[in-house]
Amino acid sequence: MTAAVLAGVMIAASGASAFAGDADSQPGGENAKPRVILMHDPELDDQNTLVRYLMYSNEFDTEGLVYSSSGVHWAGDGKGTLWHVAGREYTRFGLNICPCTSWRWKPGERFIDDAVDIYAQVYPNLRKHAGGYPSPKELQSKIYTGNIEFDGDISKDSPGSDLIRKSLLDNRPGPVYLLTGAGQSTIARALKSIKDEYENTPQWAQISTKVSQKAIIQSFGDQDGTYAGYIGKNWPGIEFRQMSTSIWGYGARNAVLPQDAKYLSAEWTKANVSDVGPFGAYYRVWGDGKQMVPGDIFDHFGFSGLTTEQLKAMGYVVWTPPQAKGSWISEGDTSIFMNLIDNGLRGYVDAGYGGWGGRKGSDTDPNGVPSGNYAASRWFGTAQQDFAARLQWTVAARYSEANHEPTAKVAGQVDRTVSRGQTVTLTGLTGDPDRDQVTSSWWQYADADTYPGTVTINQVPGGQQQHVVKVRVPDDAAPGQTIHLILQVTDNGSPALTSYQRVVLTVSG
Ligand SMILES: [Ca+2]
Ligand SMILES: [Ca+2]
Ligand SMILES: [Ca+2]
Repeated sequence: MTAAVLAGVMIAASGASAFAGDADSQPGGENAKPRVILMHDPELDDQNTLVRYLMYSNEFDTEGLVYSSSGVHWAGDGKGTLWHVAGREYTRFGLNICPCTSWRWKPGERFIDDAVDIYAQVYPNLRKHAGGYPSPKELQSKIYTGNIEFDGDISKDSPGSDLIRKSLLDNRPGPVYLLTGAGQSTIARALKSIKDEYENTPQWAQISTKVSQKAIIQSFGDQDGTYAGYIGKNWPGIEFRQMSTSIWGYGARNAVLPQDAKYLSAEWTKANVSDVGPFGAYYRVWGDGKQMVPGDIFDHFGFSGLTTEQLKAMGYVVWTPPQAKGSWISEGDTSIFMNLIDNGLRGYVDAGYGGWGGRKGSDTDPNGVPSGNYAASRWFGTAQQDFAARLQWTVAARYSEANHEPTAKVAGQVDRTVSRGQTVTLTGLTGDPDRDQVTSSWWQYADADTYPGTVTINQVPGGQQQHVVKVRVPDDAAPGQTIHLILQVTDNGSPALTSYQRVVLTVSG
């Protein structure tokens, strides 16, 4: 490793994109960081997702944190107007509750404001550990209210929909990532306003093309039907990435790998999350005594020591079996932003690439079985370790008091055009800003690449802090097929942290 490279490695400790390669390999395209508008409803797991997001906010150009509605949370208009959508939870579980004036939404709800207020408390520590964290004032200025009044209502503009409309129409380069862990009504309303204004004007062809290319929706499902009902029909050119996964949600216990079950336990969660500073205290866990909306019959998570039957006798709809006090509940919507993190996996490039947020498609699990869960569960343990480290950043006033991600870089281009029969040398550059020991590996992400076979990765002696391999492009690789190779580097800090660099070889014609 040369002195210049070593310097780059050290710089990377304080600036997330200081050593991040060429611009088009970054999630923000021509922008330094991805432009992001984040939408959440007041579900306890959105609150948890928001905690995690804010700890990675140094890697995003956050344009909006938007209160949003969904089929399970809407605020009402404050005028007593009744609302009801067929098939929702208030008509299931033997219930027949609505039409209602609001649903599972506390008057004056401010969970996003609360999370940003906590961010302000830990910001002085966070910024010691990485560059690029936005100031609390800046984040506070990015909080908007979207189309929250009614489930799936796109009948009028809101501050949130105005924000999305302006971001999609402005002259800054995209993509603009519309990340929603709620419904899509705020996005749908923004798009409808654009269409209503321009559809019958000479600019329409240009504007509809621009918006369709600029917006990327990453959503956990279609939580209010506005994708099916409006966006997909009227804006078919907008890329919609379905980010729903079992791994991060209420069903995580049924989906994680056996060795990762500890990350859902009360013991691990208490030591690594709940006891760690104000964000840890804010993070929702089983039996924490909290409730998002007082009296919400679907939110029994704050109780501890009660059986399902006891909770039912109290009037609760028990839709997730009670767990030990202090253990993981859910972070269901976390997958919407995880592939945008600058961890080297470049999961943002294409929905099929995969990363900590999962992947469109199935991965072959350790038993050789194709599994949609495995595409996300394979990363869960390392992502949780990284979360634990970032929480430590919030309480560590000095850089030396916490661990930081190791460096995983590759000399030369990360996207290469190759020929059949060619031998490609890949020089991995490894290091660690804490001067931790690192271990590294090169592996083929065969599920994510389009070449159907496996390649042989041969180790080659390299210099210090180098991991060099040679890969011969197989003779049966067809033109256009890709081979994904991942350099993976793990440090021996506490908690142990992992970084990656993905190299994509594309076979030439
Ligand atoms: Ca949600
Ligand atoms: Ca380290
Ligand atoms: Ca493959």
